[in-house]
Amino acid sequence: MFLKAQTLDDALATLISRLLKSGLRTVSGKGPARELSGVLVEIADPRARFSRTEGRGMLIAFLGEVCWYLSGSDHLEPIEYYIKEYRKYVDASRKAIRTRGAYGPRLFGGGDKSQMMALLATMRAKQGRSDTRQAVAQIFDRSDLHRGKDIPCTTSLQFLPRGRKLDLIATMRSNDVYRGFPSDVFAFTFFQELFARSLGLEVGSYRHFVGSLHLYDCDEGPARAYLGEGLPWGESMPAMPLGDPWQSVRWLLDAEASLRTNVPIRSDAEIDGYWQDLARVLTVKRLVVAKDLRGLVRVKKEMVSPVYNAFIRVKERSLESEITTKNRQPILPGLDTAKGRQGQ
Ligand code: 5HM
Repeated sequence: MFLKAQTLDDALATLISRLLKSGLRTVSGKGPARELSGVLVEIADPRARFSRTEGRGMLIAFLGEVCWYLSGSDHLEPIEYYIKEYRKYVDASRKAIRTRGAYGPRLFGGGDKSQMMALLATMRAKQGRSDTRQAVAQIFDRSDLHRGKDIPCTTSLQFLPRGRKLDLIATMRSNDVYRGFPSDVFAFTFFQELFARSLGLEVGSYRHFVGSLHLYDCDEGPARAYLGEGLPWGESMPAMPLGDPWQSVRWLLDAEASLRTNVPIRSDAEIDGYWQDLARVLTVKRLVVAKDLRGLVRVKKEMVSPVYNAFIRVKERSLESEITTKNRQPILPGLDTAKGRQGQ
């Protein structure tokens, strides 16, 4: 099946609808599912990488995951901060500190000598001379079949600098449409833009090929609800600033680690508002945990791009209703807080 879509959300909605109609049933250790096999999705605007509805608007988790990948880490703690159930998804034990299948070490482990930096060097070396077909990062490895349960679902990422643009083809052996697909597209298109900027190119098209695309039976309800949701974001992420992005990436990773460990962020006036906004998105997580409604309002005002406003408003509303519900909870059985205050 080939699907051409403008945005991640267009692709997601069509794929869910087709899967709900698919008569192809599969059973795996992770539960029964509907499947489509051999699916190729092309997303014309790779910056339209966040889902526009409330239920799937998981910007913080997706960005947290991108930072985890970029940091080259295989430790579970940093990713569990964003995705509480990550350990369960990768079948890791309660005591496990690391996970074997992590993408970070495979892509960015080894810093300047990493696989991703090597393919960036390949593209740089050939730029203007030949249209390389060799800029491939391999994630799934044959040794994965012999070790452990956490077997990477992404086989490879192939970068294709063509003319003034950088295309990307992601190949996946397996993809869970409801949980995996949106976060994978978010991360890989972000890398596409990072590398395009590193080479002074524009973002081209993004193609995503999946061997087994599936919708677990347990996600059918939420997936139908997603199709029914209608809070439109309708906007793409702003364009990454021109120029080499790696100093800003290092700053963002530093800011992410500071936020996660509750240390003040190192401010740097030289860092472009685009990157500062991404740190602000991550700050929202800390403010929600701290139930700091005023902080959320402040962060919303500080945002350079208006694109994130709708996302923060969703967080504000859910925090407001959480606080209101809590204030309404009875202090003593049969006595609500309002009455309790009157009696004080
Ligand atoms: O049985 P299998 O190893 O394919 O199970 C892994 C599950 O996680 C599948 O549903 C797969 O599609 C999903 N997954 C995903 O969608 C996993 C990863 C991690 O590699 C991913 N996307 N990036």
